[in-house]
Amino acid sequence: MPPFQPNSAGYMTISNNRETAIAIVGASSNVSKKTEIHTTRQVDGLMRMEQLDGVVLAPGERLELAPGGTHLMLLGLEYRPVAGDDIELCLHLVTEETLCTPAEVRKSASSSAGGHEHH
Ligand SMILES: [Cu+2]
Repeated sequence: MPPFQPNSAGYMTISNNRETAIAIVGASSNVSKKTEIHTTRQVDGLMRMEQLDGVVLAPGERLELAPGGTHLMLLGLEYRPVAGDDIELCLHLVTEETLCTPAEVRKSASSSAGGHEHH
């Protein structure tokens, strides 16, 4: 058995279908103690993750959270998720709205998908 990884990443596509910009200022999930918004940047040839304070989407804008880019970082998993499990990911807006979506647990595509082992 591989050692239990207490952290994992969450991916989704966010579309702003509203007439106004939305500002995402935080995230949460039902399986982790903490969820942060991270982005990945290449620094001196290495992929490094950085925490973002938030993300703003203009009306009509789409943002894809994907390996190697912006993603949700699930920190302190409360149990070991298994591929196929359904969890819930939530985004917190500056307006104090919380938007949640079901998400399916999947095995990571590859160990290079974001370099989370260096976190
Ligand atoms: Cu991360």
